[in-house]
Amino acid sequence: MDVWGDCFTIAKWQQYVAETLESAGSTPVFNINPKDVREFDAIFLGGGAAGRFGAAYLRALGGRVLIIDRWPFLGGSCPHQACVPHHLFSDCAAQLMLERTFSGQLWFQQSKDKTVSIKSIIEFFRRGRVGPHAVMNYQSKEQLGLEFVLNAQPAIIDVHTVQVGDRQFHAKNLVLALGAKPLEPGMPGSQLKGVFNSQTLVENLDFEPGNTAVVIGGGKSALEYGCFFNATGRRTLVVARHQIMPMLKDAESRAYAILMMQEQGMEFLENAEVMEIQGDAQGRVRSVSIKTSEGITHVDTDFVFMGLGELANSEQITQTLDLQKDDKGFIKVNRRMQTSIPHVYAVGDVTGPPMEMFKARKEGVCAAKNIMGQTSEYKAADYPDFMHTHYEVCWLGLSEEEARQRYANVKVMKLPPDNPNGLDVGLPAGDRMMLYLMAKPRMSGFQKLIIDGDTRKILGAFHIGYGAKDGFQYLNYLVKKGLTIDDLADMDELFISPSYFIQLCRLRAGDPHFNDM
Ligand code: FAD
Ligand code: KPC
Repeated sequence: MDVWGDCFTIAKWQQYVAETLESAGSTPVFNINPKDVREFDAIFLGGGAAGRFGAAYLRALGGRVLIIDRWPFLGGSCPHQACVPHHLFSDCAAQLMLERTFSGQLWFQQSKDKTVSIKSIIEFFRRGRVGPHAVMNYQSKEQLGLEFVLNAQPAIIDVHTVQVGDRQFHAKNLVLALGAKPLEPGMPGSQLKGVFNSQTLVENLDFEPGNTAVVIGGGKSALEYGCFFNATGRRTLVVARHQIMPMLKDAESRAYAILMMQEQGMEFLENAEVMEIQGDAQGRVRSVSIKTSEGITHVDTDFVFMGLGELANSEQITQTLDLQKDDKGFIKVNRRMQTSIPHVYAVGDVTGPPMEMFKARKEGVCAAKNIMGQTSEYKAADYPDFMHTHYEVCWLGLSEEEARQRYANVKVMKLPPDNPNGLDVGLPAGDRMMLYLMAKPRMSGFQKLIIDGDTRKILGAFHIGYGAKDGFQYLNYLVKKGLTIDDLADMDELFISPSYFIQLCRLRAGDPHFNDM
């Protein structure tokens, strides 16, 4: 199907994507300008965050670019199987925690013993995701003027030639933006019905999980999806080979985040390993065997979720191109996003961690600049980060422990303040925290700012609550530029804001030798 020149509305794209996903139809959609006779400066294989942003930037610089993707939409895994479902599930977890906490109080219905259907939330997502897909296609075609081929199975003929069906496309450069997929551990029983990862959960779940979820892994996906399962009312056991939540380096912040998960009933087995998943006669999960320091334990369940990291989508491509990869299959690139083969670039998850949207998009842009004759280098460093539990957890810079190793005069400001009677202190309470503040203050969040007392520069910041993610994106930029306690004290807070850093700094900034708070 050729669509260049036809105005596809968002509604029309929505219908097309829904029907194509439903039917698994294999007819490609060609959106190619027949009047443009220029050779393509680049073909982007993969139109996810990395490919779409790279292509858009390349076109903005005056180049001609073609995106080819196997899916019938642009935007990649983020809206289809990753960030968007993750945020939906985390929204559900936050809402369900609120309802359970206030069950039977104020206007809240009784919901303490209610189990919420995971299957219906997944089906809800599957129906709804075509909305973002349609917007990505509309924006790319009508607003950004991008040329693309969707729903395609591209074959690489050589570094400059890609074929879809019987059409060949030639370009000066090839950009691999193929993304990654969940790691499959291959433990006994991992193929049984009832074992899922972040992709298969949203694609394949077709039964209502019982009352126990076993989650394997201790990183972001494992905990994010685990908290969601827990919030739906299921016993949730997280089994991690090492420590859970290793990415949250500040010990006190991590302890609060873990305590809040435990108070919701999350169970953690650290330094433990799932040895085998047992099935029943129909090939469905029945139980798991877990090895801990105390021996082997068995847990009955019909639902296992694996959050074990990602593997590059590079196998197919490296059958044709002899690219250098690392031991996990991630394509090696230099800071200009150039691979080991001239004129071949790689961007986004296919180049390895950090697997984050900003990194994928910025690598795409970096490749585009280099292709168009600019000199651009990129390496993700000193970036802010976040994950969900039932809360949103944000962090940037150094933990208190790291700061104390590097600086002699570290000062800390935090809320709630240290309290001999524990966490039940009526502050902090930013956005979405007021109900907790009044009834269960310990649930109303935690925040911490780490400062070098000598230079007065901010070294790190941590926030567990809701609504601080937006601020952390900008805060990190300022911290990298040398933001001080005095600069923060000079800002204008939109009171009551999720992070109290501005007001805490203002309370202390007048003092040349300010103390902890
Ligand atoms: P993708 O978006 O995966 O794009 C790759 C594209 O290549 C796809 O469109 C695919 O169809 C196409 N492709 C692959 N093989 C072929 C082929 N042979 N032929 C043609 N096309 C092909 N990051 C955040 O910043 N925030 C979050 O909240 C967040 N949540 C996440 C939650 C989960 C569960 C996961 C797994 C990841 C999450 N991430 C998040 C990470 C984020 O999704 C990725 O970093 C980002 O999507 C990577 O973009 P990409 O363009 O490199 O890859
Ligand atoms: C909400 C949203 O933007 C989800 S999908 C983003 C895909 S892309 O803009 O191509 O990075």
